[in-house]
Amino acid sequence: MMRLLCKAVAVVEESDLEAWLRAQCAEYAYDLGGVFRRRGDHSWPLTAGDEDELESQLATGGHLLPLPKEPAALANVLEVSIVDFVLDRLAGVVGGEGRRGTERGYPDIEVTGPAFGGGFHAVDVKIAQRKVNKTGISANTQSRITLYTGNTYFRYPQLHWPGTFRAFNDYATHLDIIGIYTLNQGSASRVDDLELIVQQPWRIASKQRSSTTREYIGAVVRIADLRAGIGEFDTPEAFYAYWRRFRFNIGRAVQNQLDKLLNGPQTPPGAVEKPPPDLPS
Ligand SMILES: [Ca+2]
Repeated sequence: MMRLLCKAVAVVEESDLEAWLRAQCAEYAYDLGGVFRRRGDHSWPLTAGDEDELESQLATGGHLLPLPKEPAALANVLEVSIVDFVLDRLAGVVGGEGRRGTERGYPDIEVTGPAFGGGFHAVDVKIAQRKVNKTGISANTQSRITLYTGNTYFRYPQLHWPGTFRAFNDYATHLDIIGIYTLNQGSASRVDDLELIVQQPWRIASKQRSSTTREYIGAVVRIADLRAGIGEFDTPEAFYAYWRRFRFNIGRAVQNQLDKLLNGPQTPPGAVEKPPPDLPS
């Protein structure tokens, strides 16, 4: 009995990855101040007493350029920073392991190890801007967050798709880290009031696509609902049934890849095959 109790304390429950991620994300601080430019315009040496002074000297000395404000480019910078942070935190967990996914693949981070109950867990990072109206900051995201690409690894979850570590069904858990920010046109860092939300994707799913041209599954747009995990489905089963029945386009590239996966040997789990350039990501 004693033994069993000790074991239960030492091993973090599988579902605790969600709670663990939430606790880590609460400590994430966005600290990208812009893009460093080598050439500047000031006298040497440059002396700074702390990081604020350094930043202001770099800015006035012409060394600091703003981060891109184009949403996809800025989202990518934020995603990399958040993935780095989570991987760094995972490195400090005994019996926990994290691996970075490929740029066009799913998920962004694969978590495994006895600390999280064994098995494999998919953690994906998504970024959205707060919508700004004439009246001010809206309660919604600017556009619908994409939860999954619907017509490939999600639609055929028993197959090991290129750009992924393993088949979708081989994951015990799917979790999203959603980063929501307000665009600041005037600052080099571009990002104000960044909030990180951790949710299981099905909980924040809508019945709408997130794009009119791409085969994407969309989230709800109300930020309070994203935070509370209030989507349009009552159960994961209802979510999977709806979106796996959805009439997505299966284009030529997806069809070719599907034939290949069904008829040939699949990449071993853990290894990532490079996706063909025309396969939608
Ligand atoms: Ca992502």
